[in-house]
Amino acid sequence: MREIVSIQIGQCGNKIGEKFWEIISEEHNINRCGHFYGNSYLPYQRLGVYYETGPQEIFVPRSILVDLDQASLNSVKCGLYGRIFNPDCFVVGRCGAGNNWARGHYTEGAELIESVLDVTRKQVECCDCFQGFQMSHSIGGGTGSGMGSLLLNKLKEEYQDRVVNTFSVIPSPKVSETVVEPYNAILTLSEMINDTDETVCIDNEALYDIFYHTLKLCHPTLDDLNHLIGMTMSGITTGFRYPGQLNTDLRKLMTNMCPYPRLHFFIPGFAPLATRVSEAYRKVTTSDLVCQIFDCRNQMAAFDPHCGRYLTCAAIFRGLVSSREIEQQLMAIQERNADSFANWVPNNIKTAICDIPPRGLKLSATFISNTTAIQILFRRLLDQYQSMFQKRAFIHWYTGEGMEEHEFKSAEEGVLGIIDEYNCCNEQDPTDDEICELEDESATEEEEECNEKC
Ligand SMILES: Nc1nc2c(ncn2[C@@H]2O[C@H](COP(=O)(O)OP(=O)(O)O)[C@@H](O)[C@H]2O)c(=O)[nH]1
Ligand SMILES: [Mg+2]
Repeated sequence: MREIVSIQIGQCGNKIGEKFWEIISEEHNINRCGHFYGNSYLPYQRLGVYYETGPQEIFVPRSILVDLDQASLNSVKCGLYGRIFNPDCFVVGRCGAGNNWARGHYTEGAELIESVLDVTRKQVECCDCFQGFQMSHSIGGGTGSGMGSLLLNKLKEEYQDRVVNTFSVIPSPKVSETVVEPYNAILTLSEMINDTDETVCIDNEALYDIFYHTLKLCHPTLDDLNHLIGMTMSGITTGFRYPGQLNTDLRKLMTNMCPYPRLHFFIPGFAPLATRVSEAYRKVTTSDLVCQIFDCRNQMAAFDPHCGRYLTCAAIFRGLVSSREIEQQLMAIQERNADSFANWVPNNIKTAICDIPPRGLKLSATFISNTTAIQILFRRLLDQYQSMFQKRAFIHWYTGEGMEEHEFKSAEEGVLGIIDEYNCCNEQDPTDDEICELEDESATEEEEECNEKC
């Protein structure tokens, strides 16, 4: 079995991690005490990827839960599946990070990092064939961002040949707690360019819009957002958890999705999204799913993907769907929107089908894309960051924790660099027709030159 070690860090990281474990435990017939129930083999077959087998056949999430204050960990412990986690895997600090990246990275977080690494080493040692890490965190606060990126540094150092995957929640002023979130986000992003192998960017701004506009919920709660995030994480990890062919582990996902190692930031999408009222009136079909996953209203980044090009995509369909219908429709979408796909990557879309639908749905589809449009998301954060940094606003909170001003500058340069790299990939290769035209033009120029000489 190729095992994954999950790490959830900070308030948001623990909330979405908790949802993920709740959803996959229900899917895999694991009850709240960790016992497997029922007699179907498929949910049981690959339990070892995410669960450790404890005494008396109980299944324990291979998860480390970290926070600099007690609150979020206490809430996980008191939650539906709170008892399923190993108490030794909770690592808690003395006082929070106060939404300050520097407190997570240099002071409070740095004090706790060795304890986290100790627990991590123990978890990895128990694996037969450890494949890599899956971290869930937000990049707008202090713990998940500052301490999260410190931990990513350490993991990269100690487990160089293993894959590091993150589910990273991107801040939005629409769901924000503090004004300094863009600082925390850019500081973390710049570290993740080198320290993660695949990062799924979950943009709170887009999630809020999904609930407000598509699902017609005027005041979505964080719990609403987290449920959708949990469903999406479950969708993306389907290939790891059930037998199948495509993207069956973290490394295969990386190989398929990343044309260059630094360009590893993905945008997820989920279907079906429908209001509870409309759900009752209309049956979801395979073709609805295909249309929805390419609809920008279903994607969890607040930008129109048509503003860039898809380099690579992966779609996971779940339930009894027709593979022929899916292939035909995807082909049609690619033909109709040829310019939205990088033409130098053949077969940009990879699809997988898993017969088992998520709980509560008959059919579903999860989508992840590596698109050059992601630079719009990075730009949005950078604009908010620069407008404060030009005036050196709020910097004293960071320098007070030992941070140097030049670190802000180099983080900004790092993110500008990745924007540039995505921009370069936006260029299409000339098509055969264009090459012919170019050759014709140069031929006539040559002829003219020759005529002149004559
Ligand atoms: N989607 C989602 N976002 C959250 C949640 N909790 C906090 N956030 C966002 O995460 C950022 C704050 O990070 P938080 O996780 O509270 O800080 P930390 O505990 O210091 O890592 C802000 O942008 C919040 O909007 C949550 O439960 N769900
Ligand atoms: Mg918070």
